[in-house]
Amino acid sequence: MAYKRILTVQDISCVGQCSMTVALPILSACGHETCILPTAVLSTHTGEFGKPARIHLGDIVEPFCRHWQENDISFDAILVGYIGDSQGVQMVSTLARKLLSPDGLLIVDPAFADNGKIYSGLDEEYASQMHKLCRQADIILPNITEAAMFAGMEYQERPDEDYVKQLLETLGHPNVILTGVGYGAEETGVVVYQDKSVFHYVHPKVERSFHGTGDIFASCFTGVLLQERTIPEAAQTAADFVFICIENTVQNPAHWYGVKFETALPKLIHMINR
Ligand code: PXL
Repeated sequence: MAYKRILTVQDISCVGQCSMTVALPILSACGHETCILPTAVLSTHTGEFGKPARIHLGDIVEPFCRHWQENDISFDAILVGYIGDSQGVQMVSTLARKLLSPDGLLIVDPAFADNGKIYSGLDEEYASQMHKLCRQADIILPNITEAAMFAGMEYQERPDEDYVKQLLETLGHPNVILTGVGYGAEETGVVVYQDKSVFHYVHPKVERSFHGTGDIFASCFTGVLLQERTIPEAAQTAADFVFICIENTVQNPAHWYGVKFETALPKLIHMINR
């Protein structure tokens, strides 16, 4: 098993099973040393709990990174997710590459929009700063909404293959994992675009949608990739894991705010060791 040092840069949503509280256990379950740079602390995520209490931590980014550099601490990968304010995104853009080891990977899940809309509390300036950060990333993990905003294309709820092809070409990034792509009503999946070749991994769609599944996908993808798997293999394992987590939750209507990924972690460990 590889044992890599991964830094994850995102908010801590104290309740709601997303961002840091899912990334940390999932990256650890994938067998890696996991370091964190929290960019904000929120009482909950911003979906359907009303307005969360929040404190931005943009001010810690520069001194924390400086201290790590003074101690020659570098990372095999940096996974960036929801940051919370555009200044924070700018700061991360300036510092991320300096913290990576020579072959280190910068992986960015833009995590600012879904279903055709920007998340509450974020705006177009945030999206534009996130686009800049994505341009310097080695791999990006947008959903269709985020990819369409970056590409300046209209969002399509039911995309077809031509739309997705055009989206990926217009985005112009060499390594894109596009999440939430299904061409039939009963399917969803991920499209892996790597050096101009396209691989679509399809799985059944569950009617309910849940917060935090993008964060689970991103951390699982990163953890598996750093276990020396290919990008398509890591995307496939991450998609399977998200599906298992959703299935774990869907029978429980009271659990509306996130997915129960915790009891699926042994399955993830098994999938990695296969
Ligand atoms: O799951 C992405 C995410 C992360 N953090 C916060 C969020 C969201 C999505 O809504 O609100 C605070």
